[in-house]
Amino acid sequence: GNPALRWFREARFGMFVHWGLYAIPAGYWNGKPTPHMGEWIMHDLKIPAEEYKQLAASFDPREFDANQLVDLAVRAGQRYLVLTAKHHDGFCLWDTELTTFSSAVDAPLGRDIVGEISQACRDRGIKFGLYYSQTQDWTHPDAAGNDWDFDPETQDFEGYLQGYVKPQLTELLTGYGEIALIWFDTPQGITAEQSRDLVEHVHMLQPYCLVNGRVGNGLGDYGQTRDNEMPDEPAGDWETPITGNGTWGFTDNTEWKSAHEISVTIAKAVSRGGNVLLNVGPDSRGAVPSAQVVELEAIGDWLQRCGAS
Ligand code: FUL
Repeated sequence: GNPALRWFREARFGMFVHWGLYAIPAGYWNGKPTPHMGEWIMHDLKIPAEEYKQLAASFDPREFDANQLVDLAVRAGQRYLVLTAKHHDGFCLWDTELTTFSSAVDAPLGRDIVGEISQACRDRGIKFGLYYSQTQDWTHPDAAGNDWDFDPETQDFEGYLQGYVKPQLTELLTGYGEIALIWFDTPQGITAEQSRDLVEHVHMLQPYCLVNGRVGNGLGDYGQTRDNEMPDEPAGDWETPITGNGTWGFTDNTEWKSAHEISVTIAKAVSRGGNVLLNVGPDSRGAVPSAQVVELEAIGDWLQRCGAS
């Protein structure tokens, strides 16, 4: 196993941050509600890529402060943070040379969110990881997931992996210091050869960077449950990603899980040798919903009373 699994085994509890353009429509497109999770709005309402991309001009989170976000993780007793560098919609939260569709170029403030949060994590001793959607990219003509703008028959997925995904991973793994893990997602359809190629690429650039199970084909450094799932008989090193409410990306959903429920989930996971990655979905200004701030602080208090942080 990867020697970096040492920190992972001790970490137990982390913060997942789903933040991107979907926080602007926040679950509604021209008044129409999206049926599922907020970050899937483009897909579920089949919004044309050219139309969706215009949201970037409104991504203007003046109030966002990476230090505040990471301070919140520290108060909650979380020991690592995973940020959506690129989710399925393809919007990039760093200054990438592969596209202008990013917080650094197409958005008015020109901010490198990956850089800001990585620095804040480094300052506070929190491990920093990146979510990267390697199969789906609904604004890339050769990636998976968007069959309303692009024709799957003529797509060159391998070309997208070699010419876009790997160069972007190179940027992320060489430009921001130590990256503790890369969190890939929705590996359906990726071949074992392609998954292995991605794992090797990550480890060539940073040998101690962990790769999660959703790189596909059982090739990650640790196992991944399905979303919001708790295994009865877990094997090996694993992690469960959980939502705080019914969505990963910000919407007006207010069905918050209680701090008690989440604490029980953490206790169960720890007793079964796994980690819990609890999501926060900042709004379009970059603020974490206040109900969730209160909840995270309550969980942090509980962990402290247990002597676990
Ligand atoms: C899922 C994704 O499709 C969701 O949008 C979210 O990122 C979750 C953690 O993984 O499968």
